[in-house]
Amino acid sequence: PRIVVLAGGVGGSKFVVGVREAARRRWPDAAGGTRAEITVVVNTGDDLWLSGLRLQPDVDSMIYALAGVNDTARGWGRTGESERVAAELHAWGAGWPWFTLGDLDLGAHITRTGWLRDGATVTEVVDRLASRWPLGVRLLPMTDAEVDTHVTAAQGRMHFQEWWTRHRAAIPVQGFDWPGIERSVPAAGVLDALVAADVILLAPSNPVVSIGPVLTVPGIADAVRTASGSVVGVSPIIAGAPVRGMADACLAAVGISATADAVGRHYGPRVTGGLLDAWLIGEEDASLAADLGTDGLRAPVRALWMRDLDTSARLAADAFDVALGSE
Ligand code: GDP
Ligand code: FO1
Ligand code: CA
Repeated sequence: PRIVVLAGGVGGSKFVVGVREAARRRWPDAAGGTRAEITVVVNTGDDLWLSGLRLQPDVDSMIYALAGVNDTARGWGRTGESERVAAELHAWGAGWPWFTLGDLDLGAHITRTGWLRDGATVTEVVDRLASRWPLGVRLLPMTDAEVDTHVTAAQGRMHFQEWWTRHRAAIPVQGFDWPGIERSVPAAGVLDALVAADVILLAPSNPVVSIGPVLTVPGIADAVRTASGSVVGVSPIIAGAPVRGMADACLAAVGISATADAVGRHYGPRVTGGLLDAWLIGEEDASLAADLGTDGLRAPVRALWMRDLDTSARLAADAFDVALGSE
């Protein structure tokens, strides 16, 4: 089967690692991989220019996690990272003192920026970065356009990274915007993948600043809405709180409560013009399923905690079952 996942960074990559493993178990090939075709459409709304370098935090989180070189304790960046260059940048007064560029991570940023300067598209750059390791999935950016996220706070407008990383999402914001996104187009291959998909999965990523930008690129939400494959989402909210991170602050800013049912209704059921055929919610939220069902959104109750490879793979297998009607 053809599987497409829409995803952000750290939460999204935990899920995609599970998707890859579940596909290997269910549709194995002779080489230890899978016969399933997995395409991941990654958020590029977190991207930014810093010290002359192009950073793509969600793309890099996805690549590092699939390659098994991510720092799982810290939650972002490379394992075994060092920070000699960051100390020099700091001494020169370059960059942001609260935003650390690790030495290994800088290798990716320098490589990417060089390729972009040589004229490669973002799609080509992501493909070349992803080819360093046998990731077992095809990675596509949502768009080739630069549509970095900005937030509007009482203090004024700032880049998403400043609000998220410097202020830890602790200052109230009125909203998010992606300058130019209305004129952007999906990256080559994104719409074709959605049209051809048997299964489309919305990873349990931040609905506002990870899945939000992907769906705001003109054409992507419509392609999901009209896809012939089944569309299944996984809630990033369990028992009224994000599993980790500050997604509740993002949801509050756009007037969505941080509950599994509110986020499910935000995406909406396809039967009423929304995006989802089913919305996986946690066992802790089982009491929400009946009301969601009444409103046309099937909400199977599953174990949503991804603690390790096996729990991630089981969650992905549950999503396959629901999507393919093999529950
Ligand atoms: P980011 O781009 O690095 O912020 O990561 P994503 O947007 O892809 O994912 C962040 C979201 O993942 C958070 O809102 C978490 O609630 C969610 N998340 C993290 N771990 C888990 C988990 O084990 N289960 C579920 N259901 N959601 C999770
Ligand atoms: N997150 C932090 O909390 N502190 C950092 O210093 C930091 C540096 C950083 C550098 C490159 C990169 O790709 C990601 C980095 N992150 C850092 C993570 C990132 O800011 C966010 O968690 C994501 O953009 C949210 O998806
Ligand atoms: Ca993100």
